[in-house]
Amino acid sequence: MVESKKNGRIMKGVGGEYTILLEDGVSVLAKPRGIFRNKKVIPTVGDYCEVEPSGDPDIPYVIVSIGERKNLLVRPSVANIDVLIIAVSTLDPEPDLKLLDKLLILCPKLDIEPLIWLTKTDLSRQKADALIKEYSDAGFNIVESSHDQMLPDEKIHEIFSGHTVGIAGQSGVGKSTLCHRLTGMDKIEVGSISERLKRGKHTTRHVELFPFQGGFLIDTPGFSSLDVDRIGLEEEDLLGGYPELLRIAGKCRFQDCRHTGELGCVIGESGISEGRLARYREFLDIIIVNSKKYGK
Ligand SMILES: Nc1nc2c(ncn2[C@@H]2O[C@H](COP(=O)(O)OP(=O)(O)O)[C@@H](O)[C@H]2O)c(=O)[nH]1
Ligand SMILES: [Mg+2]
Ligand SMILES: [Zn+2]
Repeated sequence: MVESKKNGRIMKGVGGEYTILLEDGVSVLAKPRGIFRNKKVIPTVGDYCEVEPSGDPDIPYVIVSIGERKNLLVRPSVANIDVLIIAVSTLDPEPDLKLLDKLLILCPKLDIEPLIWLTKTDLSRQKADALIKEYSDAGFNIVESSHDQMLPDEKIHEIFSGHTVGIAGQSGVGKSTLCHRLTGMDKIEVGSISERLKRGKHTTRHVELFPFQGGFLIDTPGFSSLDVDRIGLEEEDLLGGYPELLRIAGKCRFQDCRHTGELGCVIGESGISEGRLARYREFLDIIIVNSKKYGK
């Protein structure tokens, strides 16, 4: 029997028609087979899939199966992300460190590697150095760029090669500028919500994967807002975003110490910055209040 199934990855989907990049490098159009509707599985950009010839010359393939997902984001809708670049500017806009810390909590929960990308370092060297110190001391990877300074090519290759990479961050931090400088393509624009509104509802853009440096760059208008509040963070997720606190795990007098002023707490040994500790405590309060409200 001739094996007619081929493996590929969903690059984009518009109105139920999907563009699949096959293993051999060819892009083809495919429609999902009806079984997905019954199983309530929606083929999503980023999914690995198997396709078979459909016999229809307009849409020559059908998607017959979807591979197991490493992760799935709902807004924006994209599967199998490996790396999330979190763009933060030194100034203009002032960094939203609460958003940054929230994204850093979210990443390990979704098995995504976070990379903090500091932009606009030309605007404040002092702020840049302070952020680099705060977040590298905490245990995160952090890189920087500005109008006249970009990462070396090898570093860029290392970030993207073999990975599916998204770029998140507040509006105005320089995400589009960064994408343009990386890829040289104007078409790619990891835009903000306001950019999407400007384009109007008739030109709603879709999530799309672009092959880049042996990996993929996710082009989506949604990442700046990434719906962190709906992901349902729980108390045990918090520590994933605070490697400093993991360093003192088990050292406090009480095993279940929340590091909020308990007797015998060794928070001082963690090296956590005042700001990050305050944000950790604020998230903890919100999670505790919510868990009481919903009786969890
Ligand atoms: N000074 C400075 N301005 C920058 C830099 N990168 C981007 N910008 C400016 O910041 C503004 C917003 O950039 P944009 O890429 O649209 O941000 P986005 O909303 O995150 O996509 C633009 O006016 C850019 O020219 C940088 O490294 N230094
Ligand atoms: Mg943009
Ligand atoms: Zn403690």
